[in-house]
Amino acid sequence: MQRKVGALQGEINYLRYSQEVQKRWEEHKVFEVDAGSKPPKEGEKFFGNFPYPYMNGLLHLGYTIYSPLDVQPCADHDRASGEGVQPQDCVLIKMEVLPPFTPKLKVLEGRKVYLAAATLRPETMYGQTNAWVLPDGKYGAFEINETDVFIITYQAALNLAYQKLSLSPEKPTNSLELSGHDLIGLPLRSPLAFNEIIYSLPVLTILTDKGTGNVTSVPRDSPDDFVALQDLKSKPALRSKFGVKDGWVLPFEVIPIINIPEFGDKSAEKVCVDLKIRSQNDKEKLAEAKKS
Ligand code: A2H
Repeated sequence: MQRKVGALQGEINYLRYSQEVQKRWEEHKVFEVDAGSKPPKEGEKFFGNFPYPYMNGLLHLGYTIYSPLDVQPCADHDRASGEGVQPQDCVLIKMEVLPPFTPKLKVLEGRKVYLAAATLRPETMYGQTNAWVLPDGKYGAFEINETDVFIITYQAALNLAYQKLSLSPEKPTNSLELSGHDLIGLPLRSPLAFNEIIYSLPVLTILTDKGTGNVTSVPRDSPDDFVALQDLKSKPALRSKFGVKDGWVLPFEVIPIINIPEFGDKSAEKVCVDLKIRSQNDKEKLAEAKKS
């Protein structure tokens, strides 16, 4: 009920804003223009303009793709490539790096330093057992404001800088170049996790052009996270390859927080067992698991 009232209120605000803005456009004759008296000469440039958003019907409010090159929103049909790509709304989880800092991170001492991870499933964060980083990934320590520093990829910092999350607007400020190897084993405090301290661990499936380059790990709900954690738990050679200490992995068990009829309270584990997924390299089966 509360949700419905909220949604209705949103629609009322939307209609009110539309009307206010349209009234202002009319008063200021924003969309009225005189055609030039002479036709353009051959080779002379002229511009046709279609008002966007529309001056009559309902306004198109919400997120859109923004073009830093054109310094304006870039609607679907305006794009030279990438038509049909929609903005993806996700939640950033700020996992605080706990002191004492490693020698590599020492220069950041005195600041609040976070690994920030993008997730589509913030409601599952109670079940976090660790964070994932890409060992060979390139990261930076970006200044978000006077106090906070986010360790993320450059692309993520650039996206945030256009959303008022950067010390200097629209410009990421990197105070330290880092690789994923520098981040393995950082002790973290994650806002909702039942575990008071979790650790950042290596995984090879992270895409550097997606999210922030950090991923929260919830092996109860995500088959990817479940197999990657099992891989590290069951393969001492894999742990030693990346310098992962036993204490960062072995004590962490799947946390049953949500019970789904037919899947029980450890749904990712059940799907992985049913599909006989043995490692994070079983890519096809993992894609199949995510559909379940
Ligand atoms: B999700 P979409 Cl419990 N590389 O968070 C690979 N995967 C990444 C990533 C990157 N750079 N950045 C984010 N992700 C993951 C939780 C979760 C997620 C659960 C269940 C399913 C799930 C805990 N891991 O995602 O392609 C993050 O994992 C299912 C796809 O942008 C993020 O949400 O739609 C999700 O992918 C974003 O995927």
